Amino acid sequence: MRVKMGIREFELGGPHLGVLRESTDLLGDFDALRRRMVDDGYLLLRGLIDPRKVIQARQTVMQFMDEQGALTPGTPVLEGVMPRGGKSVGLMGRKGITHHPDLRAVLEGEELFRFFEGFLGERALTFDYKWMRAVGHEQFTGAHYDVVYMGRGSDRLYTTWIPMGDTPIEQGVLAMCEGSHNHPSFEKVRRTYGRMDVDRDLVQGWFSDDPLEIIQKYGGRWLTTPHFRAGDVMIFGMYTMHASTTNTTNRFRLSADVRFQPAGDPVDERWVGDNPIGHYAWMKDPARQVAMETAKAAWGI
Ligand SMILES: O=C(O)CCC(=O)C(=O)O
Repeated sequence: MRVKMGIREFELGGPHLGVLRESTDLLGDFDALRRRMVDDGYLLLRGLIDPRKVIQARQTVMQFMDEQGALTPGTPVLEGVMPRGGKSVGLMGRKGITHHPDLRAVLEGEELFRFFEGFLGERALTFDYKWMRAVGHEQFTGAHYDVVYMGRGSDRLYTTWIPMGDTPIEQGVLAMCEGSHNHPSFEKVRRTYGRMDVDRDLVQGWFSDDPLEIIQKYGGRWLTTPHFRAGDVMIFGMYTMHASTTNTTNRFRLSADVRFQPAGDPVDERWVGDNPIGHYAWMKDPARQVAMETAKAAWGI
């Protein structure tokens, strides 16, 4: 199966794109899950969240998008069919939608809190800001570490990526870069790019939009799965490089990404409170933004 990823196309199961290891069988054994996170840099957990809640949340978001005129009239709302040339709809951090009770039941529901309290071994906190995405045709996410966007607080911060419904690979799903969190070949990337802060340094956040360049330079493969289902989650740390496959369909890919950390740890102030300030400097003044190629040259990578 050929899979489009940014400017490249890979064969699933070929040398550049493999299949994620699942950790669902370890659920309930938090020591084993912690070891797996150290080894792999991510946990793919199937069915962690009640799928009925995920579908209800999907219905609520799609209904909202329909009311915004973002869906093709006369098509089933849950399918999220975009009109010709349909692009993304701004849902990110939009509290009216991200904090709707149907969304909260998923994004900060009992399943995720129970998981993180066991995994962290203490009380967990989640950022108030929720990243909700409706990804349009031919859109994708470039490779990055999350630490560059949210690295001012706990060093035990984790991202949870939640597909809001059954999501096949061609609709744009997350892919992890094998070894990017611990392999020595990525060490300099972690020490340079991985120490940057987009609001302080005003550098573009994506390390690259070319997934091939990264594995040719640093090794490893991209790893993903042919199909995510409602209720599945992908959990990963701040130094696991990830990107998405390209949405080549005519349906919006709906997903959310949320963050959890120990409640007693320092918290990145940009993402908590009633109205989180978010990125206050990054991308605000194009003239001051630094291109990633310029930053890479300065870092010597
Ligand atoms: O959903 C996406 O395309 C990107 C998500 C992401 O980068 C994240 O969860 O950190």
